[in-house]
Amino acid sequence: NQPDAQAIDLFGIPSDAGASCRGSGMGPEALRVAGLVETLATLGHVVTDRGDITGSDRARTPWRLSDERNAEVLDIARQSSAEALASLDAGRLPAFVGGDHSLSMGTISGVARHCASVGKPLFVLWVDAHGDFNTPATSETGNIHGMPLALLCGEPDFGPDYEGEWRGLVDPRHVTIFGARSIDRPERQLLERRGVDVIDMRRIDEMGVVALMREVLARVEAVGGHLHVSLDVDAIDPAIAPGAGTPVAGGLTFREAHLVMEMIHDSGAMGSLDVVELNPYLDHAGMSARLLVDLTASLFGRQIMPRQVVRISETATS
Ligand code: NNH
Ligand code: MN
Ligand code: MN
Ligand code: MN
Repeated sequence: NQPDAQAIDLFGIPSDAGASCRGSGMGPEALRVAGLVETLATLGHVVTDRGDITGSDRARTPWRLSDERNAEVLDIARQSSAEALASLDAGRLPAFVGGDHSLSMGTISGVARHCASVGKPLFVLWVDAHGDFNTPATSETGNIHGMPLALLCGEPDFGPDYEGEWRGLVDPRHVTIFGARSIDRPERQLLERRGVDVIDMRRIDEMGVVALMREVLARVEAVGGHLHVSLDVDAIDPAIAPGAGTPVAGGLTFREAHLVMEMIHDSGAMGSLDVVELNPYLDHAGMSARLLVDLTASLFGRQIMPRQVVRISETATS
């Protein structure tokens, strides 16, 4: 085993109840077929596939009314939160593969509860074309997958079902959205008001991945923080990742996306992970599934050529 071999708990969350269209519920199976477990094992990690977390109502047809879908989202979130907490408390790294992005309200709430109990500051890196910072009051679509970050960061307006358990566990000033290029107008206002760090595609074009990611990772490293990475397939350019329900042109290139993952790995700060919104129904012959497996491999230490891993703090020049 490599020196940084990790014990990884893999959970599938095969639900598209929070999405705008169906298909991401098939994501976990596609990622397994694309070799996710074997790939991580090849890198020297000990991976346990813990199976799927599902709602009690598994009926998939017809596409149900929104309040039934909301109930499924909450049901799944409760279980995912408990699994994330238990996995981290056991000293393992939980990795959740979706499924639509609403699953992150559960996973991150469990991560936040763990961090609070061990006194580690939590940072969230949300790699996404969108902000996912809508609330039921600002959302133009009503789809919950566009809202999980706002809920986690404590926005009101979510109603009694969402009170307490999920709301307000994350400090918005510890959140970075990376790769954004589709933010709704009221969502933008909210992001600005709460002080979320939004690294949009223009900034990435101008500054490049390396300078921007160094800043993000240095903030985490400076306080020995726990980094939760939430990777939405739609962050990547749809030309190379067509398996996305809400594609937006002008996304991360193949190498930009890998470089983000490679730098996260080298920081040693990642303690938990979501890989979400892969829609195999819309994918072209598995290309997005394979890309996500390869990006995950970069996150867990795959290198093109062996190289010395240098921590950000060691490269910082005055
Ligand atoms: N902002 C839109 C909404 O609230 C789109 C969100 N869709 C996503 N997010 N796929 O990653 O519905
Ligand atoms: Mn998303
Ligand atoms: Mn998105
Ligand atoms: Mn998405």
